[in-house]
Amino acid sequence: MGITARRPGEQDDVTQSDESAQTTPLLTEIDHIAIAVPDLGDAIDYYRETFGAVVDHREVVESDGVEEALLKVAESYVQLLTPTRPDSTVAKWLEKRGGPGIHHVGYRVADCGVALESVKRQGFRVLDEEPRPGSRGTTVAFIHPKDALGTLIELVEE
Ligand code: V0V
Ligand code: CO
Repeated sequence: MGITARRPGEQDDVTQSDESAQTTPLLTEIDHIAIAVPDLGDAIDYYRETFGAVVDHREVVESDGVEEALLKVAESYVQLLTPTRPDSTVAKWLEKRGGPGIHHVGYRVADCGVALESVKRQGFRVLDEEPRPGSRGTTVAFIHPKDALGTLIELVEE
């Protein structure tokens, strides 16, 4: 029951006794839940009016073609995300889905490079070969949703 995802070409009955499996926990906390929206202002208003949530940080991340608003919830964030240009992957995602929804989950890790190497060593596809800058000065790397139970995963080192 320990298996978390399947490597390309593997059978269903593989268990975590595999030598390459990661046995010490890499994920320390949930850093953020990212919700992609067509209109950032409307989304911020919704969270403020409905839950009294306030914006903790706002940033445009040019490399990803997104603007974010981070709302703090305890030690984690809700990351409201909107595309800044039509060729942004988030623009494509919103169009395909037809509206807002959960786009990815960011998990906090102690060392993004170590976590990323572990994922790669186990044969899972990653979207960043090396850790790179994320928002608010973090270091991040993304794992392909097709190798992560259909969920786009972002490893986040603060
Ligand atoms: C696509 N797919 C997803 C998905 N996006 N599945 C789950 N969650 C998502 N967010 C599925 C899609 O339905 C297809 O499945 C398949 O993956 C390939 O999708 P595609 O539309 O052909 O591919 P692209 O070209 O849109 O690329 C999708 C990926 C891309 C995930 C490769 O979005 C990517 O590289 N993401 C990493 C960077 C990123 O997301 N940046 C924005 C946030 P079917 O239909 O073939 O079954 S930046 C951020 O959060 C920062 C900076 C931060 O927090 O600090
Ligand atoms: Co994110």
